[in-house]
Amino acid sequence: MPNTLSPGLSRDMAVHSLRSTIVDVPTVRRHKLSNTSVSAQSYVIVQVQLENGAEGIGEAATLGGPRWSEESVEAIKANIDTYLAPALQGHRADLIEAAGHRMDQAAKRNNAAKAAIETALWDAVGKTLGLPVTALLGGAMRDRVPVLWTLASGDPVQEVEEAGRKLDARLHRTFKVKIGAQDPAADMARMRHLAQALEGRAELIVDANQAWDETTSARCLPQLQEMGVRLVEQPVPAWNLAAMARLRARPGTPPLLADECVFDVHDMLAVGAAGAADAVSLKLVKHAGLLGLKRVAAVAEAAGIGLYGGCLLESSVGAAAHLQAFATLRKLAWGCEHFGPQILVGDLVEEPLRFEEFNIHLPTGPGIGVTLDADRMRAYART
Ligand code: MUC
Ligand code: MG
Repeated sequence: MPNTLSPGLSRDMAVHSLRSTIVDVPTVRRHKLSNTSVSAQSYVIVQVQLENGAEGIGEAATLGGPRWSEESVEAIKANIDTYLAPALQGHRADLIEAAGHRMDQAAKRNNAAKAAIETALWDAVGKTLGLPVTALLGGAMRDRVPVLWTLASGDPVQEVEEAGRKLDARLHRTFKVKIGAQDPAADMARMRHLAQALEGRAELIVDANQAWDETTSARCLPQLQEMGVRLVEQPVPAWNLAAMARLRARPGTPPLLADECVFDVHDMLAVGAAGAADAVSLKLVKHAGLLGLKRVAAVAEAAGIGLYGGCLLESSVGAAAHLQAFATLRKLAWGCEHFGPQILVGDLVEEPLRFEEFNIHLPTGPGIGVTLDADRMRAYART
């Protein structure tokens, strides 16, 4: 086993304890996707304590229980407490690749759970060494990332008003619209309303969350293109890469963004080989951690597929972890969507991430750059 640290520091970096807590944080409004609708965000917060006293934190986000993917907060907590935490007891936190290997041996998939733990390890190591995680991942290429806002109330009048407020505050000027909860004709009418109301002031993308079949997509995609929609995320089910590739080859199809069809590097390779997407949405909950995220990004780059910084409505804990990884990518052509901290009634950290001039800012400071607010944790923890 490599041991480049002084013996004292190596010993001190051993994992002393690992704790998981479910929190439920209300959102400022209902958020409606094709297959679920939420008025609170549920996370599992992981706190790892090293022998040297350093604490690292990480977050596993979910959306509407085990609906967006198969992991729910209840399952995440159970699998962390029963299988993943014991596998890392006494393990050196700085041996992160080896920690991932141990976790893979202890549990199949469970990518959100593994990502939360890996994040906490990165944070603890960064805090021990006094370095931001970006420094441990090769160094930051940028200190901020353009960030969009998601419109998902389903009421176009409210959505135009909400977008207007974000534009006026210079927080967001790209909006992702969640479609697929209603019939396609109603969504096309809603999109036309939004495109006209925001013309010249904002850019639009859409996310169908797998709601359409190939025929519906073939009918609607050219309409979205005509409305000026820049990107269409996961129009068809995750398994149907062949349909994504056929749709992408049709004239009049806007660029396509792969989301639920890419969890690991093998999925990414398959999307590249099929020519099924123009860009991929990178998310810690899918890629099992920052190392996995960078691996998926590398395969995408090799296939000529653009990178988009995805989210699952994380708090500032999860968003900060994503930013550490996003900042180290050479290119992030499509910006990011980490609006999560802004949709919560209260964040989980002492100093929430900064949103300014249409960008989200990489926090400064060691580790992932944020620290938990103990009072907020107590207030939102599930009892
Ligand atoms: C998704 O599918 O992209 C991200 C933003 C949002 O509104 O939903 C999530 C999940
Ligand atoms: Mg999506």
